[in-house]
Amino acid sequence: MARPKIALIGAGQIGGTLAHLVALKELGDVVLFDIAEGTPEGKALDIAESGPSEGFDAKLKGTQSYADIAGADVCIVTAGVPRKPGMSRDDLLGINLKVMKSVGEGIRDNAPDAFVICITNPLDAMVWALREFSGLPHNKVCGMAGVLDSARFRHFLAEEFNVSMKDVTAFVLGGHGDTMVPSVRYSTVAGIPLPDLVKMGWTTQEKLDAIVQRTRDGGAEIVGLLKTGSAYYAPATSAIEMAEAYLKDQKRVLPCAAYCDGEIGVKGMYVGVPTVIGAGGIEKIVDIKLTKEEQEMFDNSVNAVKGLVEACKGIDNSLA
Ligand code: A3D
Repeated sequence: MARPKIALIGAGQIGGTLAHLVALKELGDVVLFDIAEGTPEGKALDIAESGPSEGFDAKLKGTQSYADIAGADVCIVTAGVPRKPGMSRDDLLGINLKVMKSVGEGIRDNAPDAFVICITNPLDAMVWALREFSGLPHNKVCGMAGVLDSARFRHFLAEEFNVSMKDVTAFVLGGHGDTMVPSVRYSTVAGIPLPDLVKMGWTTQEKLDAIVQRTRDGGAEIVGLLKTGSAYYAPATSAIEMAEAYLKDQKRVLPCAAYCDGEIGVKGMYVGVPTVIGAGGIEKIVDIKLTKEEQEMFDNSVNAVKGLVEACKGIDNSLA
């Protein structure tokens, strides 16, 4: 059986890291696409030359031509610009919306059967626009944010409790922005919910609140440290987890920006929700019941995403 073909649209910091991970994990052959001449070719060749030492079998190709992504099984989109210190994700909307148009059309014309994972910010609005421009089925287009935000939450919790992060599960819901909702009630250590761990004296409510806020600010913390761009190792790893779930039909339960049709009170838009990812793409949205307070926070986050989608429609008439 031929190896899967994985197209990476955008060969910057995340795109290059994705290519390296795909090769190391032997998930398939890689096509790195970017408008910057030489960048995808250089990264593809550099990673291919690590193959003899690592012992992986994967072909890597860099290109400026969408024809080269033909027949891709998975497309991961990072094309666009990242934020710099002082910028919010929403400041990227105008410039990255234009990028989503060309990328969506490129995927529509060359890889219409792919499972598409968008990473470009502002995430929830960009994945909505990418789906509109590409015309692919909603279950085959999703956004990566929840896996990363949850991984940040899990990392901070594992550090606080001094336990293996393998035993810490966590969910972050809502839009990938300042209003995201780290779900304390649904996050556990080996099945024990966080509120119970507070009662057991493992941590205090104040410390837990600080971890929740640090999770919300997780992206800005890295931007502030790096100064020249945003996070890329953990974002790439998170998207690979989703791509692997699709390629291997793992039926993983992962939070991601998925198209909701009434689930958790959201109709006709993309937002971060728990999903099942398998060979059918987004096979299911887990329709969890939130408490009144959680639902209010979630609705607030959904409204922030709605505002960005409306802004997209204002910029590009074809979306209205
Ligand atoms: P960067 O290293 O700048 O790479 C972006 C690449 O896109 C560059 O190589 C550009 O040349 C390329 N590009 C620009 N326009 C086009 C186009 N029209 N077609 C093809 N390629 C193009 O950025 P990065 O890799 O660090 O980040 C990429 C995106 O991911 C940014 O929008 C970030 O804000 C976003 N991001 C999202 C998360 C989430 O959790 C959702 C996390 C981190 C970064």
